[in-house]
Amino acid sequence: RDGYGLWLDYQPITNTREREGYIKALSPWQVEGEAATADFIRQELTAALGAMLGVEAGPVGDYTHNSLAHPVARLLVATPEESAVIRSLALGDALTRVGQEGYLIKTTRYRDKPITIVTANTHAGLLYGTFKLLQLLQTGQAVSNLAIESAPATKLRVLNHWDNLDRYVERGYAGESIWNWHKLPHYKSQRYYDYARANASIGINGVVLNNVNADPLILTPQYLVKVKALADIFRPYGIKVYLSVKFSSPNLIGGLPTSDPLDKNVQAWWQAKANEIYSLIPDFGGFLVKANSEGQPGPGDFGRSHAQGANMLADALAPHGGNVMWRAFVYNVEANVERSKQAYNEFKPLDGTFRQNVLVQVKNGPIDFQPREPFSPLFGAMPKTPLMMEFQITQEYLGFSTHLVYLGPLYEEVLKADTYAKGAGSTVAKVVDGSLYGHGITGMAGVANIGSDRNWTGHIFGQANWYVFGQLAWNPEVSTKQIADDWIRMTLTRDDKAVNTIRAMMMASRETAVNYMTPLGLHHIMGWGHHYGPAPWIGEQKPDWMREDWTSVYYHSANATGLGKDRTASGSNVIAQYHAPLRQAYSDPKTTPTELLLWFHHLPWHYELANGNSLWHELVARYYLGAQAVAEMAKTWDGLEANIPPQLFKQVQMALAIQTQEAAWWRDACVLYFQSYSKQSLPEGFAKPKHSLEYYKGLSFPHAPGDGR
Ligand code: BDP
Repeated sequence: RDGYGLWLDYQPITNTREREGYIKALSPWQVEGEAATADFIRQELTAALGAMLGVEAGPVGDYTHNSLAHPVARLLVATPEESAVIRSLALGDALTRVGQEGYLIKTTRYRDKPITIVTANTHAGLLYGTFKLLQLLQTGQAVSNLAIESAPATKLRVLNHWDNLDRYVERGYAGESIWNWHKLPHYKSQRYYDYARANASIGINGVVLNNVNADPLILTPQYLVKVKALADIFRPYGIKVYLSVKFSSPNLIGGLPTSDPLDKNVQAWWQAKANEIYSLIPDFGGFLVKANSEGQPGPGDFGRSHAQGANMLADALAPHGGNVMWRAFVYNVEANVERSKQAYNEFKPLDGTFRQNVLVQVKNGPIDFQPREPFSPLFGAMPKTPLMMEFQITQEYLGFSTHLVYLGPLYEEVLKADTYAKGAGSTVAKVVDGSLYGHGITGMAGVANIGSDRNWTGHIFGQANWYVFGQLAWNPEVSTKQIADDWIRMTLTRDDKAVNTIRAMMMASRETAVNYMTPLGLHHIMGWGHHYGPAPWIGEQKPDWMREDWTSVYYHSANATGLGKDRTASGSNVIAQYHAPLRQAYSDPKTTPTELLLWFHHLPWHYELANGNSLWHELVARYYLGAQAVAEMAKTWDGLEANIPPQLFKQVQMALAIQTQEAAWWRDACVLYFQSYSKQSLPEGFAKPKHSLEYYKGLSFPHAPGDGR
C-alpha cells in the first residue's frame, strides 16, 4: 500500500464476528438500475465487499427486473423509480426530505425477511449512500439496525484546482497537475476515474479544472473538447466541471477591442461562448472568476463594478442553468486602505445587486489562508447574496506537503465562529449553508492539494485534508475529530490504541503549526513569493518595486515598543466590520482571544497576558512549544511502526523529520528576529538558537515551489 488507494483501500475485515455480522446483513447484495452510475456502484460493491468480506459479487437475478416477484437480496441499492421493491416499502416522506442528492440507509423488512436498503431520488444520492454504507464497514460500525437519513447542507461542493495548462500547479506541492491537457481528449488516464471516485466518496460534486489566474486558452475550441472529455468521465460520479475564466477573454481570444461588461458585443461573445460550451457539456457547472485582484483583469478596468462583471457572465450562463462563482479576494495597494478591510469595503455595498445565479466566493480569513485568522467579516455582512466559503486544502502557508497539519480544526473553528449577524448563533456555517438568510443556492470550495504524486497529496496526511473538506461541505456541523477517526481507520490502521494516538496527533497538529509559525495572531511573515519558511524581515529595507502589502513588516509591525497590527479604531479599524459584540470584544486586548491578539492589536513587549507572562515571554514560549511538539509528534510516530503499512509509515516518518527541522528553523528565525526589536534576552529555560539572525536571513530557495509565474 503506497497511498494511491486513499481512504478507499478496502482492507479485509479480520475480526470474525464482525465479518460474519456484515455478511449476514448485507450478502447477497444487489443494485438495480442500468445507468452508468449503477454500473459503477456495482463495481464498487464488488471490489469493496469482495476485499473486506470475501463475498463474491452477488447479483441476485436480473438487475433490470423491476418487479416484486424476483428474488431479493439482503442489501438492495436502488432508486424507487428503478425498483418495485423499494416502491413497495413504506418509506413515508423520508425520500422527499433527503432531496436531490441525499440518501436513506435503512434496515427494514421485505416479505418478512430483513433487508438493508440504500435508496435515493437520484443516482448521485445512491452513490453517496453506498459510500456511506461502506464507510460503516471500514470503520467497524454495526450495520444490523440502520436508519440513516442524510442530505448535503450545501449545494455546490467544489474543488478548485489551481492548475495551469502546462501542468504547473500554483501552490501545488504534490507534483504536476493530474490533467494531462496535451494528451486529452483521446487519452483518458485511469487517474481521472480514480479521482472522480474519490471525490464522489466524500460528496464532492464539482471541480474547477484550472487556475483562478486563468489562461484564456481554456475557452478555445481546442481546449473545450478536452474539458468535455473530463466532464464525460466525471458525470456518472455526480461531478460537474467548472472553468476559471479570464475576464479579458473577449479581447484576448475573441478579437474584440474591449472586454467591457456593458458592451453589447462583449455580452454577445460570452453568450455565444456559453452556448458553445453547453453544446458540448450540457451539464456544465459554470465559471469561477478572479477579477481585479493581484493583477488579473476585471470589470474595474472599464470603470464597472464586480456586480456588473459577474452579472454579465451570469446572464450568459442562466439559460443553461450555470452559476458564477465570483471571488471576493480583492485588495489593492493603491487603495491606501489596510488590506484586510478591502474585500468588505468593495463587496458589501454590492449586496442585493447580483443575479440569482451568482455566488460570491469568500476566503475564510480577511487576508489570506493564514495558519490562523479571524473569519472574514463578509460572512454576515451580505444577507442578500449567497456567500460561498473558500478554504485552502493545499498547504501554501501551512508547511507545503511536508508538514503534518490536519486542517479539520481550522475549518471547524471558522465554521463554528459566531458572526452575530442576526444575534447569537449566527455562525459562519449558517451563512454558508444558506440557513441564516434562506438562500437556495449555497456552496463550499476547497483549493485542491492534489497532484500526480503517487499518493495524490504529497503527504499521506494531506489526504485527510481533502477528506475532511468534503465531509464538511456535506455537513458543516460535523465534528472534525470524528472525521479524523474515520479517516485513520479507513487509511492507516484499525487498531484502537493506534487510532487514538494518531487522532490526538492530528487534532493538535494545527495549533502546533500556529505555534511554531505565527503564534498569538501573527500572520503573513513567510518567505517572499514562494512562501516557504520564515521571513519576518521582508520589507525592512523595502525596494521601490516591492508591494507594501506583500511584506511581512506590514503585518507584524514590530518596533522597539511592541508587536502586532493595530486594527482597532486607533489603527485600521477593521473591528468596525464585525457585528456587536465582537466589535467591542476585539477593540480591547483584554477581551480579544489570546489566539488573535496580535492580529488586532499592537501591544508593548512587556504587555501582561492573562497567564501572567509578558508578551515577549509568551511569544518565545509558544515558538518553543510548537517546535517541541513537532519533535514529539515524530517520536510518537516512530512508535506506531507496527500498526502502519510500511510504505505509508516511512513516507510520514521522512516528512516528520523535515517538519522537525523546519519547525526549529521557524522558531529560531522568528525568535531572533523579534528579539532584535524587543531587545530582551530569552526567558530562562529556552535554549539559544544555533545560528545568528543573519544566517537565517541569508538562506535562499530559488526553486521552491510557488506561484510559477
Ligand atoms: C494567494 C496565493 C496566490 C493565489 C491567490 C488567490 O499566494 O498564488 O493566486 O492567493 O487566491 O494565497 O488568488
